[in-house]
Amino acid sequence: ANESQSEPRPQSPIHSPSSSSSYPKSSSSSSSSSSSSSGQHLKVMEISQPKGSNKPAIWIDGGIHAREWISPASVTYMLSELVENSAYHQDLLSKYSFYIMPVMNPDGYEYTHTNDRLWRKARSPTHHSSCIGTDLNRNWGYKYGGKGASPNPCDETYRGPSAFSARETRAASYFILQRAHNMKMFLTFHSYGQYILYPWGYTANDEPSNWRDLHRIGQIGAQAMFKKNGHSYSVGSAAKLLYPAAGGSDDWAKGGAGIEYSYTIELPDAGRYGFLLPAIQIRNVTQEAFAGLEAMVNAL
Ligand code: 0X9
Ligand code: ZN
Repeated sequence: ANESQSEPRPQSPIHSPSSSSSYPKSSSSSSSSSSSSSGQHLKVMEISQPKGSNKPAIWIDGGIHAREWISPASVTYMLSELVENSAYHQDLLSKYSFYIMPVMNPDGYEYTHTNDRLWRKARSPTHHSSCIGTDLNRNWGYKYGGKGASPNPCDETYRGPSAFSARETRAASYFILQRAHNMKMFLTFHSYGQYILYPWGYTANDEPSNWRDLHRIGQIGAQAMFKKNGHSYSVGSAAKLLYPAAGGSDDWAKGGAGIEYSYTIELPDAGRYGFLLPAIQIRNVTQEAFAGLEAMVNAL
C-alpha cells in the first residue's frame, strides 16, 4: 500500500491520516508517528468506505512482541486483503472501518532480524539498569503493575517504570483513545499457542459483564479458523486460560478505552516450532487469521 505523510499535529504523537493515492475510493490512509524507541515510525492504516465515513471501527495490531513473526505477517495480510480484494470483502467494508497497525514494536522486530531472533521487548534503554527494553504488553494503563508484570528491567516481562512509559504504548493508546468511542472491536495478534483470549488478563477472579458475548464471538472465530486449516484454538479469559498478567493492551482496550469486544489472538503453532514457525506455514496461517477476523467481525 502507498504511504504518504501529512503535517504533524502538535497535540498528537501520531500524524493525522492523509489519503493514499493508490486506493482513493476506499480511503485507505496511512499515518505515522515518531514514537518507537530508536525513532522508527509506527504506522497505522485506516481503511474506510467511502472515504471519511463515520462507521463503527475495528482496531487490529500485530508485532507488539518482537519475536512473534507470524503476527505482523498476518496483520499485513489482512491489510492487503482488505484493500486489494475489497470487492470480496464487502461484508466487512460496508459495515466497518478498520485501523490496522502491523508492527507495534518496530525496533524490537528489527532487532530480531539483526541480533537476537528471540528478543521479545522493545529496545529503549532503562533507567538505573544496563538491561534494555520494556515488555510493551505489560505497560498499558489499566490495572498496571499487577500480577505477571515484573518490576525488574532485566526480566522478559518488565513492565517499565510507569504505565505508558514506553513511547510505543503511549502513541498507540493516544491514537486509539481519540477514536475509541467509535471502536467496536479490538484485536491484537500474538504467537504462539492457538488461543482466543478475552479480558481479564490481570485477574482470574473477575470477568467483564459481557463475557458470554465475548466467549460466543471467540468461539465463532475459533470455528472459522479450525475450518480453514484444522488448527484448534482454545477460547477463554486470558488469566484463566494462560496466566494472570497485568498491563496488557487487551485489558486496557476493554477497561480503559471502553471497547466492548477485546481479544488477544495467539496464532500457531501449538508448541512444536513455537516462535520459529517454518516459512512454509506462513500462507496458511495468515489466511486462517483472516478467516477468524472475518467470522468474528461478522458475528458482532
Ligand atoms: O503474555 C502475553 O503478553 C501474551 N502471551 S505471549 O506469549 N504472546 O507473550 C498474552 C496476553 C494476554 N492478555 C493479558 N494477559 N492481558
Ligand atoms: Zn506476544
